[in-house]
Amino acid sequence: MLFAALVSTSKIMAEALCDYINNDRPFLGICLGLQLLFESSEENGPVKGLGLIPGVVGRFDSSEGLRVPHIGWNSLQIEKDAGILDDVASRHVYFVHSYRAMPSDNNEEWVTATCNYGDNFIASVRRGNVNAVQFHPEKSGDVGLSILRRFLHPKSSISKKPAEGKASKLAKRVIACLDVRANDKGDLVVTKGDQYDVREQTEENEVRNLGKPVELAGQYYEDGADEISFLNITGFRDFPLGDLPMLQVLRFASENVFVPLTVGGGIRDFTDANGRHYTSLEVASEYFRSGADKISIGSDAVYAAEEYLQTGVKSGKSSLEQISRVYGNQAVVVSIDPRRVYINTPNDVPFKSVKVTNLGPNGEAYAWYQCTVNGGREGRPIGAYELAKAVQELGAGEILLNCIDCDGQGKGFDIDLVKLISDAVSIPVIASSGAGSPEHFSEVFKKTNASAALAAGIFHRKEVPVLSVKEHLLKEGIEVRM
Ligand code: 1PR
Repeated sequence: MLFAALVSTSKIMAEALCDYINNDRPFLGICLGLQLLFESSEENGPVKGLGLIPGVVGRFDSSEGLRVPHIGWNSLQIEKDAGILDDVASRHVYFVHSYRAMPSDNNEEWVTATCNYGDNFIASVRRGNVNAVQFHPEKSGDVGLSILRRFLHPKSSISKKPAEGKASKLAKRVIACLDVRANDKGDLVVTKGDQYDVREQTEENEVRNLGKPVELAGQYYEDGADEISFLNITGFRDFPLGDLPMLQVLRFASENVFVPLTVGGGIRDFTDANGRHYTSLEVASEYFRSGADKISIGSDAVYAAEEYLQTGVKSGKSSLEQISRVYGNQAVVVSIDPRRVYINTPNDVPFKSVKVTNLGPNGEAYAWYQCTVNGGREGRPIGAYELAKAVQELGAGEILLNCIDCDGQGKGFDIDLVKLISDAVSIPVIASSGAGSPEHFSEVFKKTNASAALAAGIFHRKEVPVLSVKEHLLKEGIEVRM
């Protein structure tokens, strides 16, 4: 939809842009800004492009098990004259897309770098002063910033930080998560649940306060987190757009954090106290305008999946469908809040169950994972397996897979759950809940097909820095961005 929207903004705009580029004026296109230069795109298409570069932009082929969208830090093969890319070949840069252009004899004069993901697609093009890249330099940390500086100040020499570990393929992502809510004094704080209970077990029973959101986000960026997630955990009852501090947190954080920001909490249709109705698309758009790169939907996605499974029809009206249709599925994460329910045999429930690694309290050998809404407060008649497959159909681009039982326990991820879900879908899955040591990260990447691992308490409690987790993963032979 975005490709079509950009091209059809106005014929005059497209002609002006073509003139600008044909006059070899300085130009840097990013992601869609590269795809637009080609003849057309299949996204919601076919849609005509500006036609400056021969070729058609097509969707990755996920038929052989490739996870699409391509989300994360990958490496480039420099084909020639890297130009503003300079030393990027040995570093990871951030991609988030489902469509790509392919090199051919007709466009090879343009291609300066490719990236291998399923096939070798075009990662950057250049002709004279005209540059365009498929990845996001503005979200690729210091490597990306040096590319932008070289574009803006062509004569400047940029200091290069030597990279540890040569980039060679899509890296596993380590994500820092900030659960955010107002404390009893009304200040927005970073908190952390213990199985989703965020209150201290003290007489005052106050909301656990682990720091200031913007400061902590900046700290985790500096520490090497590959993404930062903010979860507005009382969004299910407070209206996010009325929650201006949350939007300000986003705006300030996005000024200093140059890796992707995901924001979740309260994304659904809403009617405020004055009777003004806001669609979920308006809520999500405000989050995007405030600096979010991806939004995450929890409760509303459960309701949408339940309705889809009951009717078998995609209504197109759910927040998940509307937001992924307008912004692309790569911008939409579904956050699943399941609790483990032990059973004796798979036939005990009409939901997909797993043979558990550790028996239940009464020796139960199986478990299913019941989805919840409103921050774990209400169990729903749907399992995590059924939900994940349904939301993938409805347009989710990624799954954030929490686990109430493991949340805040520091005893490791629920490997049975992560394996079940990451084997069930072809979109990336982020393992979440329970990280207590670097070994928990290598365990989840070795035993499951998780594309990323998210943690909160281990970082907020300053038990293990992000960098130590990544150094451990590198030692274990797991590709990470350093
Ligand atoms: O339902 O669309 O408003 O979204 C609400 C969002 O807020 C969901 O993503 C939901 O997971 C989250 N949420 C709601 N209540 C809580 C709570 O804790 N009371 N956070 C909550 C759940 C999950 C992770 C957590 C990991 C890692 N937190 O964010 O940080 O479990 O923790 P750990 O490494 O310390 O174990 P909606």
